[in-house]
Amino acid sequence: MTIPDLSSGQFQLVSNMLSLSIAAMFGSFLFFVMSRQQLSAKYRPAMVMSSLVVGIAGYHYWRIYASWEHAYTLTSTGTYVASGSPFNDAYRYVDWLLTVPLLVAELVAVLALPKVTRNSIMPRLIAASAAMVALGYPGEVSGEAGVRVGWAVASTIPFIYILYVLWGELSKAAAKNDAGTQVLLRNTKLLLLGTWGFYPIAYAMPLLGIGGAGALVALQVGYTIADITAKCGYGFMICAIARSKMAAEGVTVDEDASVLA
Ligand SMILES: *C/C=C(C)/C=C/C=C(C)/C=C/C1=C(C)CCCC1(C)C
Repeated sequence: MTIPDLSSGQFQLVSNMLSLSIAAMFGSFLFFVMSRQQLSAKYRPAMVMSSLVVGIAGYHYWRIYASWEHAYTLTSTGTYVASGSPFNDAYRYVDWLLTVPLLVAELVAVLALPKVTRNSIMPRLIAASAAMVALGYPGEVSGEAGVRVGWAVASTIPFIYILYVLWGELSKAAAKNDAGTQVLLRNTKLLLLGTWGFYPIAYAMPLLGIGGAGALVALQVGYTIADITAKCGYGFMICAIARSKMAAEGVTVDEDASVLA
């Protein structure tokens, strides 16, 4: 990957967004760990997975932040130039390889689907998640527009498949739930489409002819916003669905006893 010169504002914008993401991931991690105790046993696995997602992503953002700081040096004119040390974009893709299947599993867990359905869709969704991320990577690290587009098209096939399956399961689940939960499930569909749909848009930034520096900044800021909403925001949504379903089921958790549970 080429490392274009950046103005101080551009460099700081990316640094600040990466730092915000570290804070959001670790803050959400604590919240999800503590919320788990407020949920009935059936919904706890979903919160454990939410915690794993933001914990893994928080660690990777820590690494990305360090890599970003090392990739640049400040010159006496106030411009940031390549230091010679590479900026490692692979952290994002390794992160997605782990967190995308967990996000899918999180949703499947909170929907509490029948075991047969779960066993039939999970392997397919995990395979599709891995394919989507693996096919996107060669395009991400290529400087050639044609190569970038080619891998994006390949990656979009499993991407659409995942969204299609999850959309279908969310719609089916909505039909079986009370009105309050239905609203949450509908919002989750929109959140899924809006946040996951943001990744290919950020990926396309270098193709828009906005210049090396602008494209790099837009891509990093875009992925960071998408990650915060798709991991933290989504986790909060999953927690809200679990609570709404518990309320509809008339289940409560004894708050004192649950601390040790
Ligand atoms: C927490 C991380 C998440 C939810 C990552 C999601 C990533 C995607 C939906 C990426 C999709 C891509 C395409 C559909 C085509 C271009 C290449 C990708 C990998 C950016």
